[in-house]
Amino acid sequence: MHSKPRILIARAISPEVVERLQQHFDVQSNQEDVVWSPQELAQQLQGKDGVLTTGSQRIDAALLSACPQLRIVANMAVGYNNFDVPAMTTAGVQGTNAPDVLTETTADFGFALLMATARRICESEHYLRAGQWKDWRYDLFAGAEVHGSTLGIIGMGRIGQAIARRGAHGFGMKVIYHNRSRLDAALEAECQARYVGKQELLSSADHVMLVLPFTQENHHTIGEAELAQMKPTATLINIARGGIVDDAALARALRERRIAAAGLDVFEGEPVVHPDLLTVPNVVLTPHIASATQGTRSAMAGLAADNLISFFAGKGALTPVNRLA
Ligand code: 8YV
Repeated sequence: MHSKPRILIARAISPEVVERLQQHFDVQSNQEDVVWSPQELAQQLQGKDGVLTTGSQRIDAALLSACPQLRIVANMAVGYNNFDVPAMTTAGVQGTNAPDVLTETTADFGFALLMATARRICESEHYLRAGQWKDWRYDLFAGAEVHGSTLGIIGMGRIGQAIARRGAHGFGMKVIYHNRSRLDAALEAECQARYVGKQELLSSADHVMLVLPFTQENHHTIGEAELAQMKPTATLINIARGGIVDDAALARALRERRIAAAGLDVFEGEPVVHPDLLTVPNVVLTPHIASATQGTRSAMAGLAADNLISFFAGKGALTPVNRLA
């Protein structure tokens, strides 16, 4: 009888998914949720055939050459910029991600962050908790309008489209978008979104929402020059990836009120946050939790597990990000 494939679950996930994997594999699980260094991860991966991991663990040539037995890396995230995809393909390692299952939850959060930012919810809560609320005031935490305003979405994949629908159908927003490629006419009509150039988007949107994947080309898609094109009353929301925004330039623009406010769920160099962002009041900061609901986390882990099960059953990965020869 063949022995079962050996799997590492590199971060703590729900016990149900661990149990399901145990029915198929010889499982080692990091249920203590130790955050391993790349060297420690390589050590833990010795003799493993597959791994279920998250977007915060880098899978690169050095790790792959230290783990020659590894055949598949299942990411519990839709983004996979933690993968060096060419190195994985060269090493014959299958990569998979977790699309679709988190689309609506992440779009909900994008909207929550937009609402909190535009309506200054966190700033006003701090004020209240600090005992500063003495009386009604005409312009107390007067924020930016959301309904009927112009929403500019950069990155019109599944999550971008889900945000467009919320904006257009739920809030009567005028939705414009910029993307590598234009959506087909039917999808544009359904999202009630109009394709525009990046410059037009930046200069006409009241709220700019970033939902694009992180690639080398997208590094600092929003920097000093782009911030200068935005309206002084505009808000910027980043639920995509740190590195898409130049955080130092953003902190300066916020401090000097060159844009009104920002809502950020992702950061360059996270979990370390640029110190200047921590001291400006007009920014809402959250620790990369856009997909974090009980149900969606379990669906993400479940899909990563299904990828491992299908792959080792010889049926191929369900949501592969590379094609092996
Ligand atoms: C993950 C994400 O929680 O799916 C993604 O791309 O950014 C988040 O949903 C994070 O990457 C950890 O895996």
